[in-house]
Amino acid sequence: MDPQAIRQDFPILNRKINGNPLIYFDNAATSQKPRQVIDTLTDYYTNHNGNIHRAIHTLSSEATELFEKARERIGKFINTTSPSEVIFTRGTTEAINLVAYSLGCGNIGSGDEVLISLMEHHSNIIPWEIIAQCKGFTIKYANINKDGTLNYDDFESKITKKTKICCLSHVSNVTGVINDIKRVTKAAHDNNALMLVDGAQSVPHMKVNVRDLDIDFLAFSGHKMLGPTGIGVLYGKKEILQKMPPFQGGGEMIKNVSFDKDQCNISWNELPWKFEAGTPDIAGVIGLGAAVDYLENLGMNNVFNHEKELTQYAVEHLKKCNNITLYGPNDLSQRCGIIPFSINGFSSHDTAAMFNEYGIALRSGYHCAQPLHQIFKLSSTARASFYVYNTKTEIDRFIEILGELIP
Ligand code: C6P
Repeated sequence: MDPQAIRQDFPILNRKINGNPLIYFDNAATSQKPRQVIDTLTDYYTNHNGNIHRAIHTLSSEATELFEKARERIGKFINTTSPSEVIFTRGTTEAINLVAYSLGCGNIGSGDEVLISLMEHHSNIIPWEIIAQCKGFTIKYANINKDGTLNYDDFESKITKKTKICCLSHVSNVTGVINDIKRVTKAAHDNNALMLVDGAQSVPHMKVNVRDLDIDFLAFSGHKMLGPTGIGVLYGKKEILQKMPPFQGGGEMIKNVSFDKDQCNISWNELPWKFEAGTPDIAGVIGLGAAVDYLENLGMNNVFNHEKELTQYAVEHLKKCNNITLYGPNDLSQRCGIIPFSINGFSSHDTAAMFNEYGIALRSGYHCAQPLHQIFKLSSTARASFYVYNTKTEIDRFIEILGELIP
């Protein structure tokens, strides 16, 4: 993989910020977009725009074909058994809400348990808390070790015969810790519990194979993997999705609505449309298809190895710097390209603001993962996160500026 060649595909990387070339290290928040994705969006709106599955005219047919072909490619990317297991949502957040609301309306209620880890992004905590308040089920939280890794013994010991679903991120958005999904999925299934994986930080960066992992649900966002904002995916095993009630009601998700006297009779559409009420983000789906093509072309193992190399290089050099504290496990083999840190005497926001003066984009705050920061006894961290177009030269510049700011 040649990051210099890849960079040519990303027009935004030519930007200067405060007179300096942009160094974009905020990829865990959202990635930049290659020309191939931007051109696909332009081509769709310029030549093919129409609503899907609704009309027989040419534009509607073309839009429908582009949309459904993208679904097929996205399904292959994560190795689903069928494209109908790919449900389009607005992002990871909406995908998890879909599962929480649908299971909450269906088969999780009083006396049942849901198991969640304390390293989760708020979007894998709050939907469950909202539904638990209505339905009266119990949420258990699995502990995290001091270095940010999952306490597997605690997680596994909290799965009981009452557990209906276990929820865990594949990769932490704070530490980059990679969780052993196969291990926890087996523990969940041994107790007849479902397994939901938040793939927001894994699907963009490594090969994720839903059949190999044997997970029941996978949620991820297009905008973190070179695709447009406003589009994401919920993967679900077909036999499970078939039994779940719909999440939202409206057009597209019904097969038939008729009135018999005052009685409204409704039958749901087939998968995946049962879960796709209303006009979807058609351009977003087609753009995400182009992003998946781009990543497939690079090869997900190459993407993963490139980021691993950058992370090793950055951590090695950062460890030699004064007045900086790095968080997360020392064993980098358990981590993706995310580095949380703090600089003595500076808040995370001040740190990010200082680097922004030099054109370097970092994220600061608690990254929508307040419980994990609570475990670290921190109110916030600064975070550098890498992607396919980042280079060692950029890391060198980052370290150089760090040395100038904090000698
Ligand atoms: N994390 C970050 O800077 P949405 O907003 O729906 O696309 O993704 C939510 C989400 C869910 N799970 C994980 C692990 C995530 O990292 C995110 C998004 C961004 O870390 C924005 S808070």
